[in-house]
Amino acid sequence: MKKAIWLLAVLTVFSLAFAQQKAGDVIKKQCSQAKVVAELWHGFRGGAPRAALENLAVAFNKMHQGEGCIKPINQGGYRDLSTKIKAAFAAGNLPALAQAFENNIALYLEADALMPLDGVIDDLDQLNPTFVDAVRFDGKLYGLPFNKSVQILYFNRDLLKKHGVDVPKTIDEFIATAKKISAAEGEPVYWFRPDTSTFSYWFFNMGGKYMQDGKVVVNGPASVKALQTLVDGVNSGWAKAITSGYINQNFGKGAFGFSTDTSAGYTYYLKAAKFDLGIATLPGNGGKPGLGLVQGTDLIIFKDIDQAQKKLAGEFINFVSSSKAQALFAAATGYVPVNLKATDEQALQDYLMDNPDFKVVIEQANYAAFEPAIAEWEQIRFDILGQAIKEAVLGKATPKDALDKAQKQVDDLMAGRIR
Ligand code: FGO
Repeated sequence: MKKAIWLLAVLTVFSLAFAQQKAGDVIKKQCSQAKVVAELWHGFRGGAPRAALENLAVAFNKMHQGEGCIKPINQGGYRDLSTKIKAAFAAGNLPALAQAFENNIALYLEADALMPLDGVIDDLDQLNPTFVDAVRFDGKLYGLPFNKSVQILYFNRDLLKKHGVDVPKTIDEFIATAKKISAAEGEPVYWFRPDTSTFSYWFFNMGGKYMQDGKVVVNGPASVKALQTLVDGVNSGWAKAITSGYINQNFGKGAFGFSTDTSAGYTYYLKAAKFDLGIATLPGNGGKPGLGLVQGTDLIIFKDIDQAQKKLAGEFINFVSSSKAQALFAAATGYVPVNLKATDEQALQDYLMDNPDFKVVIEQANYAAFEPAIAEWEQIRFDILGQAIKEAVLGKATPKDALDKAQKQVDDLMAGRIR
């Protein structure tokens, strides 16, 4: 790859900070003039993640002018995306590239739909091995960890100062601090979405494991304890369930103290916060940060596309996994730089000088945990476990009853009785 042209292209694109519409228009023009067009279906509705992805596409397309172009197409949110991909299997109109969670990859592999990526990625040995391991299935690589996030602790520095408390380091301190501030403020200050993502933070740090002896278990002791903690938090007034929209979309409606949320929310939080926003590694047990759930997606290449598209798609994943692209992408979005050399890049060094808080995201990535990479998991996390969490948090069932019911649904699903 011609490094100088590369750098110029990327820097031009990022420093010009294209308005989103503009990037979309540029891509349209680039693709109308290209011999090979490879669609990339994604789940970024807007904001910094979408702009950063489109900017990467513009830069890549510039380097392949007239020859090839990557065309990002938004398909709604992540779940809309996997629904549309499943429909495209039937209709036979799959794109060249798409974003996918690890469990989506497992599902698409059941249809033998994916191109193995072994030998495609030049910088593979520079990529975060935890993320890379998560996209290996039967020893073969089927995804490029691209926009991987990790949960972090968001906090309201002004509120902590007002109450003279430090950032909590352990789960016990976390609960005690949230209780103390909530009591003084007269309202709950730990805000959470009652969903599988938030639940997973508490679950993992209470010793939970979703896979036990090859079986999905959602009603074990750690599950009940994690859900009970959230329910008790709501009932005793230190935790507030946010049932509509993202947490950052609810700022201004009460006293926000803490949340345990994706690092990819960072730009959204910063924009919405009218207070001094802090981020920290998650409260854990003992001397170490807590485990944070890894979310965000990998890029996959579908198998059933022509050779020229395969080549172009391969070059694109090479481009976006390079240390330079990852440095820019992480700084622009709050995603973890998946290339470990990204922190050596000037762009990320400069960003870290201005935003030292961002080191938290890099540090937290060392304490990461994944949900199971099994084909049924998306359905389980939203329609079964996610529903149980909501029911319990909204007081419609006890944690134990809700989770026992969920376990039965999981068992039926895994036994192929419901689909
Ligand atoms: C989201 C979802 C899954 C799976 C986890 C799975 C499907 C969770 C969670 C359900 O890229 P991440 O880290 O963060 C997203 C990013 C781009 O949209 O920005 C975050 N965001 C966006 C707007 C905003 O106002 N605030 C904000 O924080 C957004 O969350 O992915 C985290 C949230 C969820 O989508 O409700 O990953 N997730 N595992 N989704 N389909 N399948 O297996």
